[in-house]
Amino acid sequence: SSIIRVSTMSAGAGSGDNNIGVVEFALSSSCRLKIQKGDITQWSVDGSSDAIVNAANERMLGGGGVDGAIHRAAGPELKEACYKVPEDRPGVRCPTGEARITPGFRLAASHVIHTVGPIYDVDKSPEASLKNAYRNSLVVAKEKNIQYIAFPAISCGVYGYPYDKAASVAISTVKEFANGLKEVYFVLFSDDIYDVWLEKAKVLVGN
Ligand code: AR6
Repeated sequence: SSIIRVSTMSAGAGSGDNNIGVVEFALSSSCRLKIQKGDITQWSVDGSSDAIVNAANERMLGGGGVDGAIHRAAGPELKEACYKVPEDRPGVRCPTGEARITPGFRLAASHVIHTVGPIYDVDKSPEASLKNAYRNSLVVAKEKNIQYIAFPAISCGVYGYPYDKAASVAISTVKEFANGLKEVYFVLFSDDIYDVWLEKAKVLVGN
């Protein structure tokens, strides 16, 4: 198995107090996948070369769920920075499947990569859109020399993506495109999603 470490307690100063149940997999000799429970707004590894990913909407000016939590924790400067991101078409700063980057402001992480996952019941090809959201977030991170990135379960809240299907897309896409980064985290808010992600990683990355 490529599971290389499992820690059930806080695993180091860098990730704050929410570093619970971290399970670590080797994606390559230089890149690790880590799956943990917690609040992504508290996450940081490096503070100058790290980024959390926001499950935003196309307007990119905030919302509920993890988006609302990130904007509250980052402070009002984040919304101002988002507002300055040029519109692709009226009301759309980040089309579904694309990604945009801003500073992290009051967050511990230095950057926020905003991406937009599919609305599962509306998108005509939700799997392709979700894959694009993960892939383009990784592309943007590498362009900015980010070495550590943390994803939430994009589209698994109000956008209604089934957890098991989302986990397959998330983990297979990270496995395919993470090379060049040092560590890719999934920071999962709920026990049930964490369990689904962990089982999927054991199948797709373990062994
Ligand atoms: N840390 C980690 N994960 C979290 C946190 C947190 N602090 N808070 C919630 N989650 P959602 P979506 C999990 O609905 O489905 C917003 O209004 C949550 O439990 O935030 O992509 C946007 O503005 C779930 O598993 O995102 C968009 O309009 C996951 O994050 C829309 O929701 C994603 O749930 C995007 O919907």
